[in-house]
Amino acid sequence: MSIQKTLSIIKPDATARNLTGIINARFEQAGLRIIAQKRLRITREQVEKFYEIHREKAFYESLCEYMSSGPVVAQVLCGEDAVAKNREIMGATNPANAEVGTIRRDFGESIEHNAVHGSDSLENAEIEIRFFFSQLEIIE
Ligand code: IDP
Ligand code: MG
Repeated sequence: MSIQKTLSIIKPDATARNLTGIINARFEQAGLRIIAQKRLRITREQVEKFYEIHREKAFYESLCEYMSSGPVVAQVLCGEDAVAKNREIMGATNPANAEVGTIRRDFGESIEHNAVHGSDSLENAEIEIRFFFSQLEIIE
């Protein structure tokens, strides 16, 4: 157990439905702190780079189109075991398979429009945080 930082993104389907506050409350209720946050529009180029690992997947084109289709809220969450804890709060990729009470189960619309992104490892968390935030923007 250790204090970690992880990257979270509230995706376009969730910002469109005005769910930023209720999703943030889920993180805070679970003991994670939002130590940096900004609303932005990710360009197509940026999202292609962010999801580079999925380039060969059938859903890559559609995923990139969707993630650049509207505003997102990028945030750094901090707390005990933040990477795994956030994945737990988010739930499984497909909302239909996500545990009751998780963000994706409660707010996800489909396997693609699944409300939130969360880093999947400590190593990727560091890379993804750097993708969106400078050191000066992260206030612990
Ligand atoms: P994760 O977000 O739970 O880590 P990944 O496998 O890393 O899931 O996929 C990244 C994102 O790509 C998902 O959150 C979802 O938006 C989208 N995605 C994943 N699998 C599919 C699929 O089979 N069809 C359409 N979109 C998908
Ligand atoms: Mg992933």
